[in-house]
Amino acid sequence: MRRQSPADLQWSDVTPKSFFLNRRALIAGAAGMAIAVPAAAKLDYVTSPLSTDEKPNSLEDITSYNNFYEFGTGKGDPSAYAPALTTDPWSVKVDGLVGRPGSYDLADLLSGIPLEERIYRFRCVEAWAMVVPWIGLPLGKMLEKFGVQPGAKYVAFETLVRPDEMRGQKSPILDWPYREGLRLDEAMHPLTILATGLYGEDLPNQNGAPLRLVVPWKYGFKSIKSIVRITLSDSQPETTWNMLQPSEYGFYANVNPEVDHPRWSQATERHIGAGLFAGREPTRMFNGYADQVAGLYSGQDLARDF
Ligand SMILES: Nc1nc2c(c(=O)[nH]1)N[C@H]1C(S)=C(S)[C@@H](COP(=O)(O)O)O[C@H]1N2
Ligand SMILES: [Mo]
Repeated sequence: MRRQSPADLQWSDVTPKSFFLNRRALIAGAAGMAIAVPAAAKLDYVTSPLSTDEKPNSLEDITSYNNFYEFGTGKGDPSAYAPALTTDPWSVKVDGLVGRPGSYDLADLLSGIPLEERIYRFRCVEAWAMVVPWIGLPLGKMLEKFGVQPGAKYVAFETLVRPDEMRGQKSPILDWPYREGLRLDEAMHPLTILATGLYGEDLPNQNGAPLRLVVPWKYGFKSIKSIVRITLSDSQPETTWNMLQPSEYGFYANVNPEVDHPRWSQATERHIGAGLFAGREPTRMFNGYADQVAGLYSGQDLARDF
């Protein structure tokens, strides 16, 4: 299998379109003054060193096979029904153990964080695996804006509740709002990002517009979409899947081939886009990010803290 190197990526693949267009205008202007910008240098500059070198899945795969129960339980429901969601304006309520609680406009929250610091290409896995070229920013960077108080040990997140636009919320399939949480050290890890886009565009609604979490070493359900509330707390928050089925879904949900889901093995995963007959590949410890994150769990029994 051919591996794609960062140099194969187009600038437009990893950059929000508006920024791309401005940048082109800028380069055109600069060319008039005979200043050349080497293409490779630009890419090194924008692609996070934490990115995988695996080939990203197609935009089609990423946007047509989704889980987003607010729009229904079928994999095709989010792409069919999420376009109904209004994502602008969008505000995020920040509360709990923070120095600056309040209701923040998303645009204000993102201002001051340069776009060129926001490019990540992560492998994400949940029985199936995809590689997504995200645009995002470290969650820790955002939390620092709020002023995390010394007593804070966990971060909790909630998704929007708006049944008029989220047709799945008209039935009690889950206890709305969708909730997730991380331990503070997990939240502050540089691999944990808040994504605002993918493939150089704003996030498609079905992928969690306008703001969703991405925690690449954990199973997909931790990566909560369309976030409207972030709460810092001193105790472990309740999380949607754990509340629903605690024997099957733990708080940590670290990708781990050695700890099976009670109803299925998690030793292998199916790669979306690899073709119907491609078979399965071995699941990697912490989804391949063990070097970076195993230290967060030293001394913890991962079979008990699953
Ligand atoms: N609010 C909300 N967030 C959610 C979900 C959901 O149903 N509602 N599903 C989760 C699950 S189970 C998965 S696998 C991922 C899927 O993300 P993707 O559709 O971008 O691949 O989103 C997670 N975030
Ligand atoms: Mo999932």
